[in-house]
Amino acid sequence: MTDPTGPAPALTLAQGDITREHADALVNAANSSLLGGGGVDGAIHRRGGPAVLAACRDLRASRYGRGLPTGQAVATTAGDLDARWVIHTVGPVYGAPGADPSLLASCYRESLRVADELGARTVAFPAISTGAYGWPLDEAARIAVATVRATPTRVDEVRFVLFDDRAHAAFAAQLD
Ligand code: AR6
Repeated sequence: MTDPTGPAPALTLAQGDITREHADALVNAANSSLLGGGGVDGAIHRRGGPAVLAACRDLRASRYGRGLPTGQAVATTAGDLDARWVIHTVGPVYGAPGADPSLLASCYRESLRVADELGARTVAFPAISTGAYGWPLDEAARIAVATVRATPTRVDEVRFVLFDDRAHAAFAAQLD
């Protein structure tokens, strides 16, 4: 059991490609198949290499035969990435039946829970659900920052890595 208490993590911002970041854990905006896709997921599998996909296939075979449910998170090796782990989480599709903001919050909370279990101290998040899954950036940023602030964790730094100016501005506004 972990005891997720301690000072609140520092919340920091970076702009660019999350696969260029160094952190203990990089969070992947995956889909429930865990077998890759576009956006962050495609980039993570490309730079992480075959070890990440092999670990994802193992998870499908062992624990997630029906896929990783939306809002949950699970870790694998980070392969060739400059990190120890990738934490895969599945964001909700904006506007889909049952795609409640609480499911997006759950992605951040569950990823931090997994990070605590692993002993990760630095965790980099992309803006989950704001690409292919269509969540409006401002609302997604508000949910992300509020959830991380409200989640007890032993992580020291939570870094939001935003791909473009618009996403960076949306998260910066929440951190002000
Ligand atoms: N580094 C950081 N941010 C990125 C990168 C990158 N390399 N690439 C894109 N973004 P998305 P989702 C931004 O679509 O909405 C995949 O096909 C992007 O601009 O990666 O959760 C999965 O397999 C956007 O702001 O994730 C799923 O099927 C944000 O990251 C589906 O897309 C998230 O965009 C998941 O959709």
